[in-house]
Amino acid sequence: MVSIQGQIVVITGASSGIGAACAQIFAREGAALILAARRQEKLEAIAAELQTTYQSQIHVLEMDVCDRAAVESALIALPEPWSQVDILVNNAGLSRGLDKLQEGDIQNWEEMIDTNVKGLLYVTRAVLPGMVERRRGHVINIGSVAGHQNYPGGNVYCATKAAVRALSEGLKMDLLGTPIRVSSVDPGLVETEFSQVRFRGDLEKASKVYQGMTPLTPEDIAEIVVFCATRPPHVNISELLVLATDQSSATMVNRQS
Ligand code: NDP
Ligand code: 8X3
Repeated sequence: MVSIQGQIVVITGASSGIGAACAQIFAREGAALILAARRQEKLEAIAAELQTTYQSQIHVLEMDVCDRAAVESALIALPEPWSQVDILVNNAGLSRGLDKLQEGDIQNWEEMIDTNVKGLLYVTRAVLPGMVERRRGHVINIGSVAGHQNYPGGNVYCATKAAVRALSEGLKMDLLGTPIRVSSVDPGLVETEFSQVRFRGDLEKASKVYQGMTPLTPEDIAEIVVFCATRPPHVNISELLVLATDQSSATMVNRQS
């Protein structure tokens, strides 16, 4: 394991779920963190906890990844000593609804595409030139099993995650000849706020997604993200599909009840 002590890590969507768990594990390993999301109060609470537990250096960014101008002004002009980003974790993302495409809500589609695809691109475009210039960096995208396989009603969400997969592959090609690494960590079912967001706060519907099976935890994924970041510089983990033992594909889940 290569130390990431003192490295500057940007995590988008750090206010909840996988992003918040990544903040925990990167902090444990001594990284300095730029935590970005829209809910600043959640970020502040996470930052306070990590500062107490690990004496972490943390910069909180209230940022909507869909807001291109805000992303550019926040990330291109990062204050010192935060400007030289070593690791970017593109985690911010969401699903909305599970409707058949022919009945789909176009606003939901826009939100998923704007966040999962365009937001990831805006953030990457802002951070990557500095990495290329410094000849140092690692982009870790959070994809999904949904980018490998579709499921009924997944249509646009699955398409956005297939796009993330394509962008990870394309980015690795574009960066060939530089020391910058690109990884895609693609989980199956992870119990987070994800399904609550998908079903707009319907907790009963959300909890049914994980009913009778043992899902992955956000920490399971965060440990894997940090594993990717701590390999020796000549090792690039390009893609990891990570499923719960109770899940064998996007549509096949072993449930006891
Ligand atoms: P959560 O809903 O718990 O977390 C999503 C995070 O994304 C929140 O911190 C949220 O912060 C942030 N976010 C959403 N929209 C924006 C935005 N416009 N700008 C900035 N931040 C935003 O879900 P997960 O932790 O599960 O999701 C994290 C990633 O993992 C997503 O990309 C998701 O697609 C992916 N994933 C999730 C799986 C699962 O089963 N849970 C499986 C496979 C992949 P805030 O609301 O404060 O802005
Ligand atoms: C999240 C996993 O299967 O709920 O990307 O879409 S799934």
